[in-house]
Amino acid sequence: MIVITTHKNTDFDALASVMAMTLLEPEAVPIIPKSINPNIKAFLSIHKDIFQYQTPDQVDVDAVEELFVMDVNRWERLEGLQALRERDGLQITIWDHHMHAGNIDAQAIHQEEIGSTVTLLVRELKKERKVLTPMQATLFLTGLYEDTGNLTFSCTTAEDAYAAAWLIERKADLSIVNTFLKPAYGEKQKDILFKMIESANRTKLNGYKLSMSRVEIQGHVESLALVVRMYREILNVDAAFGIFSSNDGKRNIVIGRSNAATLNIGSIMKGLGGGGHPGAGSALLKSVSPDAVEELILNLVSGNQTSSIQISDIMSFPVATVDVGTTMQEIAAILRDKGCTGVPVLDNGKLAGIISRRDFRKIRKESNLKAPVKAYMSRDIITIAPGRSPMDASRLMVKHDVGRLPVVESGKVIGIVTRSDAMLYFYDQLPD
Ligand SMILES: [Mn+2]
Repeated sequence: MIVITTHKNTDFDALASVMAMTLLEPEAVPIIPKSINPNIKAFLSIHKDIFQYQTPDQVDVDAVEELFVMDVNRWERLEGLQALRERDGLQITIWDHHMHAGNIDAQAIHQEEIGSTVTLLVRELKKERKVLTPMQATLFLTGLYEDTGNLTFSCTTAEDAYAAAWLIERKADLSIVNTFLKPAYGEKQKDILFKMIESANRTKLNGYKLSMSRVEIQGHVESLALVVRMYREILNVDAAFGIFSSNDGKRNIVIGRSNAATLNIGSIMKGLGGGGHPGAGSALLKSVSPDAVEELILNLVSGNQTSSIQISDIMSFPVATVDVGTTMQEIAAILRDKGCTGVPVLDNGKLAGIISRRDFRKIRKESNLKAPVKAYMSRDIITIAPGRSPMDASRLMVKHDVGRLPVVESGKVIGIVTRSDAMLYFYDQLPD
């Protein structure tokens, strides 16, 4: 007998992978553990006739000669098949997208770093030109979307997106997919949001309107970040914090959201041992009382007069500058050599303008290249002080449609910050 199985607490990717494998191995018997996620239970209660399977207790384990293990590579996560662990001559094949080492000794391992296991199976189905029913396509897409967060998690690869497209072509029903994927904002989240609003503790600190709420939660609750975002929007404060504590008060998850450019949640969370980006972040504090957590946050906010990361931290320096007398031809060579798209122009050491590649569009004929830069440079220069924040720089660049800002201190250019510096900063700050 050939069997296909997957891990306990079966999720959609696991179920989808098992069912996809049955299309490739029609002789094999799919075995689904009895412990399955609630949304899988709901799905199977409706699709029982379409996706037939057995539970481990229905299987004659002694008769098993070949085993396919989907979405997992550890024995202890399988249900009721422990006897196979010591079986000699058992043929085992693993299909998995988790890259950590396992303890199932398989003859064939299909393990790749990809968004979902079912993506690997879709590749095979495609290759073998298998025909899918819309229900099969729907189940496979649900698995793919669950593990990739609808293709938004950072584990998502281009191949996951192609596989999703292929399944949609095969008439995967998106409204069914939506119905069965756990809604991010469900009853549990609504409950927490209401409790947060009820217990909101609003203060004004350093000119910022803040709100903080403490809620006791049991176990793991998903989408708390979404709840805190809604909470901030409803209370319309500059920054909002949710402190989610376990009932013994020993484990506190802090999630913050800010709408104020100068109040960097990422650096506040860093101060608590967590992280994030300017607008949002989180931290986990163990063995600290919720009172102490609240106190810590207030201290960090009051110490946060300016953004902790300043322009001087991300700017490039020394800056290549040119004199107003430099010819356009020389400028072209400098830009090419330095690999930059623009440089500040100085007149007697003072910032007089800025010349960028864009300005070369104004050149009509060859002889123009002999003219000095002051004829072509832009004179209304937008500068920034070294103590300002990366967010301020981005705002200025968008507002004035410029790609670089000279950083000026007491009338002198000490650096330059470009669009790509700002981009690098923000992308680096984004949590995985
Ligand atoms: Mn998976």
